Amino acid sequence: MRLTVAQALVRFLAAQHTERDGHRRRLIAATWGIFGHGNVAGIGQALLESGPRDMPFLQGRNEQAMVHAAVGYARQRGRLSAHAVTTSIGPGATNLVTGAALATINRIPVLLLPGDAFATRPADPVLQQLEAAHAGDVSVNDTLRPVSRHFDRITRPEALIPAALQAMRVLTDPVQTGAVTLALPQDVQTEAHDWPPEFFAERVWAVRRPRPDRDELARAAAAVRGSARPLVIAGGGIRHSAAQSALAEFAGATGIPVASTQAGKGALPYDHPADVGGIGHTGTATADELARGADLVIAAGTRLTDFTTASGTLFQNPAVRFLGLNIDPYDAHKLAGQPVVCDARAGLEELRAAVAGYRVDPGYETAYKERKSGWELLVDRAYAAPDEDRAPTQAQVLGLLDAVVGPEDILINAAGSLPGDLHKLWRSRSADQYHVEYGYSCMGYEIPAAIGVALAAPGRPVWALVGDGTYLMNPTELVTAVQEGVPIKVVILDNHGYASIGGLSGTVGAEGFATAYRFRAQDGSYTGAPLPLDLAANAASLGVAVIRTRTIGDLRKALAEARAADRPTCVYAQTRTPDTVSGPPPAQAWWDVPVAETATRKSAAAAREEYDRQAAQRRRHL
Ligand SMILES: Cc1ncc(C[n+]2csc(CCOP(=O)(O)OP(=O)(O)O)c2C)c(N)n1
Ligand SMILES: [Mg+2]
Repeated sequence: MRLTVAQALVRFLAAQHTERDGHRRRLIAATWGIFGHGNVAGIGQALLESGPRDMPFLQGRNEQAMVHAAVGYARQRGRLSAHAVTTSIGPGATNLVTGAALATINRIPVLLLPGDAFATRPADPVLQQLEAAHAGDVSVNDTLRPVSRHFDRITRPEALIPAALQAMRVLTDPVQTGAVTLALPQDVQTEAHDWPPEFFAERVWAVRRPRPDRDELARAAAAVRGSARPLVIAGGGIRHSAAQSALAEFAGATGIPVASTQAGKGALPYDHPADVGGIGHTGTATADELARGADLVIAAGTRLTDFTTASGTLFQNPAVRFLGLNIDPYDAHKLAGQPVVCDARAGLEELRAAVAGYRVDPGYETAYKERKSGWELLVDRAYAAPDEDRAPTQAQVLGLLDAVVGPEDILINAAGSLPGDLHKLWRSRSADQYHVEYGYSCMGYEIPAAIGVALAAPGRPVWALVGDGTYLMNPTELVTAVQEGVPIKVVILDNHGYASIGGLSGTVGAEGFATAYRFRAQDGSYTGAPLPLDLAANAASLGVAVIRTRTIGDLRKALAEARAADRPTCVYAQTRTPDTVSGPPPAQAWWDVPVAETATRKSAAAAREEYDRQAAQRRRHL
């Protein structure tokens, strides 16, 4: 069959499927793209020729944002279905780097198809080509290598066959998956080749659920049976493996409390008796207290980042040991853990059977349940919004949202002060309601990801929560939501700048330097009047419906209206700084942000003293 490389690739991608637990899905459900030289005549022509039935197409505004949308889609689809992203060469390709890093760090599949400079080099250099005098085979696409789980460059037509198969292997491998890049030199994309018809046959990639090794499981069961104060940390792997019910059964049978990371939150609904909420720097007092005293931490499907371990200061019981229940040996061995390398669902099912009859001491269970009720009162207090005529605090916005959503609503966020507030306060009602990207915590993920999630979950209300800084970083895909008629709901919380970093800056001796959106003052600092931004007008200019709010009363109505809207709708709210009584509870555990060891300003010296005190709590778990 005679086709160009680009035509062959599109036809191949349209025939790939995944299968897990008896369900079959299309692997590459659609392709996002922005055309320029390097893909317009190759992949662009091929997509035109294949038509939307073979390969649905989505037009983006910004390459990075297209990857975010693809990540949102794949995460919502349990990593069993993904999107491809095609770009021009040069800036179109390098705009992918941030999105690729986010996908790879969060272990979410996305297929990147950047155009590349000529393989045959008839005109050398071409527009936008990097000339590296020391290495003739380097192009800007090589910047995608460290952020891709798999990278290949198709310099000959026939090389597409093994390269495409390997790319599918990585995308569907629960350990390896992340950004997969196939760099496509622009001349090669358009070259014709005689392809074996079998290359285009329907192909099914079975997504495996490896069961635990017998000896590892036996050792893990002995560790659980020997523990008095065990704690589960549920990470994103619980969700990727669809292990929520297995986790609920494990917790129900053993009474072991379950804390969650950002990626794992919602693994148990907030009102499950064993759910103790978020853990670590942004965690609940309940979870962090349990972590401090735990003698066994069952780290299930988590990468154990610094936010989770409070930068190595959280687990203070001298006897603490870790079980690493993870499909990736790399993660299973962290903190010198005893590894149980397996799929999360399979592992939790088998571990439950292997510890049958074990249950934590009733006193332990009663104590954590009481503490949990105490924390719920703090959430109620932060959510309470009695003054209808006042501007809301950020926590009150969450409270108002809490009152309007059902289990089918999905909330998306990634950066600013919201991830911390959400991790502490949000009451996840369903397994996939809470979608906070905190592997890369990338400002600007929210709006495009909401589109991807909405495409994967049609009919469900999808909310992107964004700070004003985040909104300004990347509002472009609002246009895409309008074009595609995807009725996402965007809530802009305007506090005139980078409040989270401003607060952090104040505690680390940087005095809030350059973190507010203000004019330059006489002395050259940014301490003048607030900038005259009108983000609501900005959103309206991109075609979405906008509801401006000033008060709690306005916001209550606006959120209900946005939820019912059948077109993309933006709710704009200016938030006020909470007072100490009503605000969200402060951090219950540390996070390591190194402070200047020497400085002339007093603030840094004081911050360093506090830093040294905190850092002294750090433990090496061996
Ligand atoms: C792309 C990107 N650049 C920089 C940062 C560092 N950063 C984290 S939060 C933040 C400020 C966010 O401001 P805003 O969205 O207004 O939220 P707020 O802090 O006011 O809650 C910055 C600059 C980041 N996470 N992502
Ligand atoms: Mg802000």
